[in-house]
Amino acid sequence: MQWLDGLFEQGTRAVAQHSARRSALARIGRVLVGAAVALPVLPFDRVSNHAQAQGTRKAKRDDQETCEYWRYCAIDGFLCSCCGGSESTCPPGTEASKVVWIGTCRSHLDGRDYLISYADCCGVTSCGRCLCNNNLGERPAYRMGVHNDINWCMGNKSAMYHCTVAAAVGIAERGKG
Ligand code: ABN
Repeated sequence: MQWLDGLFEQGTRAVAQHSARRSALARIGRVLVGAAVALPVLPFDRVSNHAQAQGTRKAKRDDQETCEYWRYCAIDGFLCSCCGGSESTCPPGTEASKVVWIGTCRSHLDGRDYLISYADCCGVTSCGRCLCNNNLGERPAYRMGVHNDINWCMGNKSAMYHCTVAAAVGIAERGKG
């Protein structure tokens, strides 16, 4: 009688395999197993990606031609370092604005906060390169001295704005009182 049991079993299995839901599930199962074999699940090296991103960020903090350069934390304008000047000197043919505004940026080199004097370079039309709009610690326009969206060339003979420089002028110490 065992042969009869076997025959029934085979028949039942064949019917089950050809009924729509079962065969679809079986097919999906086969695809998943096939994919797992064909595409080996390798471990991802997220640590080196992270280290690389951190390295890039750190390099930018040292690069005077990127908005991430540490002294540019509150700069709003075209970087003079992309316009023939440097991070703290105006390009030839322009003159520094008579009025400046002051920000405070933390240096990643020693962890200290520095007073940064932002001056506009005036007398030539806009440079148009390396536009940055960083606003750390900026205040609304009614406090002009700490607002950075102002053409500081207004106080010069020529009010034409060219670019902006950032010079470290002191260390910002916290009051002891
Ligand atoms: N201080 C940079 C700047 C110049 C002109 C207009 C807006 C901001």
